[in-house]
Amino acid sequence: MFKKLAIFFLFISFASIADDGSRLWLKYDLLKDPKQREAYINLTKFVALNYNSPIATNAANELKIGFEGLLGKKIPVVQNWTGKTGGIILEVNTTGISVQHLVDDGFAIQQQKGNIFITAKTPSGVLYGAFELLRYIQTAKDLNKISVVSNPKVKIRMLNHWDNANGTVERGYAGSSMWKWTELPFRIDPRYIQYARANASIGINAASINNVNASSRFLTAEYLEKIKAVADILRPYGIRVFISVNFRSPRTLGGLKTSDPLDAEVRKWWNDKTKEIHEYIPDFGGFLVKANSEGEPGPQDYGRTHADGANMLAEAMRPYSGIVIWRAFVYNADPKGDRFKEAYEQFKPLDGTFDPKVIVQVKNGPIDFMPREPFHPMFGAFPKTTLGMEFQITQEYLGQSTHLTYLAPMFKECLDTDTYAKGKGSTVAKVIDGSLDSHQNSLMAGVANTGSDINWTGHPFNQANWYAFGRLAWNHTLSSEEIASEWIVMTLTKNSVSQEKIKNIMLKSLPVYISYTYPLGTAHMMGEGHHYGPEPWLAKSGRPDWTSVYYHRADSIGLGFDRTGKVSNALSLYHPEVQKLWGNADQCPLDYLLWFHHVAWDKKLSTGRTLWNELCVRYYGGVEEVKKLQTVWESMKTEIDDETFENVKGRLKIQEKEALWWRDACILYFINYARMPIPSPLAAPTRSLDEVKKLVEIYHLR
Ligand code: GCV
Repeated sequence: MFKKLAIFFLFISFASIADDGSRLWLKYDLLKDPKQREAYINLTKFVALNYNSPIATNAANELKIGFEGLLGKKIPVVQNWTGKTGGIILEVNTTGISVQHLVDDGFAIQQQKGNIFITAKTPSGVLYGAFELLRYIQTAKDLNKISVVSNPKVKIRMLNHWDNANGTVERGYAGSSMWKWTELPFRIDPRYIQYARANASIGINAASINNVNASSRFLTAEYLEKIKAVADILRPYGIRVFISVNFRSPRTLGGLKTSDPLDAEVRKWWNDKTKEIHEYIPDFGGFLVKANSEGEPGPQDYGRTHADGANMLAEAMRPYSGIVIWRAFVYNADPKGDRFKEAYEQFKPLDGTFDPKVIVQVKNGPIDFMPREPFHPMFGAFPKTTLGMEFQITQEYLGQSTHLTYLAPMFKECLDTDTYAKGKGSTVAKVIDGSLDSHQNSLMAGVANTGSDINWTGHPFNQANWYAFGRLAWNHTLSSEEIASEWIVMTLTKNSVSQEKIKNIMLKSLPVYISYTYPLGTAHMMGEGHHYGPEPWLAKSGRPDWTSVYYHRADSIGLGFDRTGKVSNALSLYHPEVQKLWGNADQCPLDYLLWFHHVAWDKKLSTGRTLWNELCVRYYGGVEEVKKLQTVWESMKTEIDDETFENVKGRLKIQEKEALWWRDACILYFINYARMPIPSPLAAPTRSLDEVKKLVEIYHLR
C-alpha cells in the first residue's frame, strides 16, 4: 500500500513538473527567490477595480491568478478602491491628465502614493496593462519605479485562421482545428478561453475564424450561432470576430442567379446577411475576402473590379462599426509574365477608389511568404488606400513544425525596410501603421499557427512566433532580441546563461534555415502541393507559377530571375532609391541578389567567391550550423523541463536530416547547370540526384 502511495505521489509530483507547453508564456509558477517575492508582495496586496465591465473584471482576475501563482499568496480583488495603499488600482478614465497621452487600447502604469495605477481609456487598455504588469514580474523587473505609457501602433492586431468547417487547417501544422464546429454552440472547449487570454496578453484584438478559401457554410444560421458562441467567449478579452466569406455566397446560399457586386439583389442579399450577422454578433469585426485568387470567386467573374467587390461589402457594413478586409494576394497564370508584379498592376489603378471602410491586406512580399522576400512593392505606392500587413505565422515555407525558425527578424526586416515613398525613413511599418499617409485605420494580420496540439503550435519554439507577431503588432519598434528574451524567460527557463544561449539559437535560426533552403535570394523551390522539402526540379504543375523553374531560372549561364529592365522590370515598381539599392547586380545585397538578377555561375561575388562556390558554402554551412544548434541545445539539458527538452531535441534531429535533404537536392540539381566542381574542402553528397528525387516522390504516394 505504502509503495503504491509513493508511486502515486511520485507521479503527481512529476505531473506537476512536466511541462506540456499548454500554458504557453502565461506560466505563473512560483518565483524561486523569496526576497524577490517579498518585494513584489509589498506592492501587490490587493487589486482594486474601479470600473465594472467583463473585460476589466478579466484584467483583475488575471492579476489575481498571476500574483497568486508567481508570489504564492492569496490576493483579494475589491470592487472599489478605499484609499488603502500597497495594491494595484485598475481605472478606466476617458478624460484627465492620466490618459491624455493614450489612444484607445493604450494604457499607463504608474506608481503613485504607495499604489500602482493601471489606467486606460477603455477596459481593453486596462487588460493590456494588467498583462504588462504581469510580464514585468514574470521577467523579474523592478516595480518600484514603474512608469509605462504604452499605445498600440496598429489598431487592428489580428490572427487569420485558415481553419475549415471539417476541422482541418489549411497550412496548419499543429493538429486539427482548435474550433470544434461540431460541438459548438453547445459545448465550449475551455481552450477557447486560454486562447483568448494568450492573445490578450500580447495585444491581439481580432480574429478571423475561418479559412480565406472560404466555405459559404460559415454564413448559414447554423454556423452563425456557432460563431456567436466563440465571439461571446472572445469579447471579454477584447477580441472581435471576423468571418472570411466566399464571394459566391449570394448564389450558393441565397439562390440568386449572380453574385455580381453591382446587381441590386446581390447588394440587398449582403445587406440582409450583414444585418443578420449583427443580430448574433453585435460587435462583428467584419469580412475578410480572398477574391479572384487561386480559383476563388470574385468580382472579376462579372467584369467588375476588386474595388467594386470590396465597396459593395463596405456598403453592407455602413451602419456598423466593422470593416472589410480585402486581400491583394492575386496573380494570373501567365508564363510570360512575372507573378511579382501582378497584385501591384491589378490594384494600382484602383488606388483612391476603395471605400474608407476597406483595408487592402497585402502579404509582406510579392510572391508568397517565402523565407526571405523583398517587401511587397505595393507598400509605399498606394497613398490613397489603407494597406494592412499580412504575415504568415504558420510556417508553410519555413520548416512547418519540425524546423526551429524564429520569425521576428523576418517580420522586422520587412517592417524596417525603407520604401522611400515620402523620402528617407518612409518604412513599411509607417505605411501599415497609417502614419505615412495619415490613414485612420491600420491593420497587421498574421496567419495563425494554432491547432489542437496540446502545446498549440506543434514545435515548442513556434509559440515564440505567435508571441512575436502580437508584440510587433502592438509595437513594431521592439527588437527581435527583446521579444525573444521576454518569451524565453516566461516560457523556457529562468537561468540567465541558458536564456542567452537560447536567444542565440533563436536569432541564428532564420539565417541558418535560409542558408540550407533559399540562399542568396532564391525562392519557391519547395515540394509541390504540400510545400515541404525541396523540389527545385519541379517544371510542371497546375500553373507555370507553381513550378520551381519559373522562379530560379537556372540555365547553363547562371541562376536567378532577372527583374531589371532587361527582362521583367519588376524593379521599376519600387521607388528609384530602392531600385538603386537592388538594381545593380554588383551592389545588390547578396540576400536579395537572385530575386532581381540572373547571375553567371562563375561571377565573383563580394565575398570573393564565385556564385556557384558561394551557393555551395551556404548550403553546406547551413547544415553544419544545425549541428551546432543541437550541441548548444544539448548543453542545457538540466535547465529545461524534460518534456520540452526532448521534444525540441527530437525536432532538431529531424531538422538536421532535412537540412541535408535540402542541401543535397539543390546542390545535385544545380550542379548540372553550373558544371563546376563542389569546392574543397566540401565533400560531394553521398547520394545521387535520383535518390534524392525519390524522397520527394514518397510524399506524393497515395
Ligand atoms: C489559403 C498560398 C498557400 C495557400 C493559401 C494561399 C493564400 O498559396 O499555399 O494554401 O490559401 O497562399 O494566401 O490565399
